[in-house]
Amino acid sequence: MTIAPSTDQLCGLDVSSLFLAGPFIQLLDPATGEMPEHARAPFDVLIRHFEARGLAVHNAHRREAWGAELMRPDQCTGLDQDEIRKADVFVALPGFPASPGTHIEMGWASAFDKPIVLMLEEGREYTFLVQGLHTVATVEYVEYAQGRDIAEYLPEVDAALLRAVSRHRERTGKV
Ligand code: 5HM
Repeated sequence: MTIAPSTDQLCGLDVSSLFLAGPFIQLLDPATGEMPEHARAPFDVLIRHFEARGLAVHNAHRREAWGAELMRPDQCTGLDQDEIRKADVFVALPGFPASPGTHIEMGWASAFDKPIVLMLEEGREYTFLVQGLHTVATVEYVEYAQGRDIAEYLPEVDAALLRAVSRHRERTGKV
């Protein structure tokens, strides 16, 4: 059984901000240019959950109004890199099919030595460097079943977050 960490545990570890990455362009409805409700849901659930725990969440999907206010490449790239550099934790859904932008962001997050939580769909084949990212960075993986509501996995997400941050602190000695 997974025990959900309390907000106090995260606060005790001095975690106050999080960057949430995941597929974007591939989720836009070509007719409206916006993410349909079902595509927004996992991001929305995770954002609400983390914010309820007192974390400042940086997420491009929400920032860009789910596609309605899509930024140009020269606007969003530097912004995302800055937010990832500043964030205490990085959480991503690498996407299936793979989200190219998210893969670049996972590279940045690992190069910036952030604690990382990757949300992977069961039964999907992820690229070797995602499977092996834990060998070069502090990564915890959460597997979820295709088509299942991400809300069911929040205790696992919290536990993975806490493990990633704790392991990272132990390794780097940062308090
Ligand atoms: O390649 P894709 O669109 O799936 O990339 C998604 C990731 O790139 C997101 O995690 C988001 O942080 C970033 N991104 C963004 O900030 C991507 C796009 C469009 O590609 C965008 N703003 N307009």
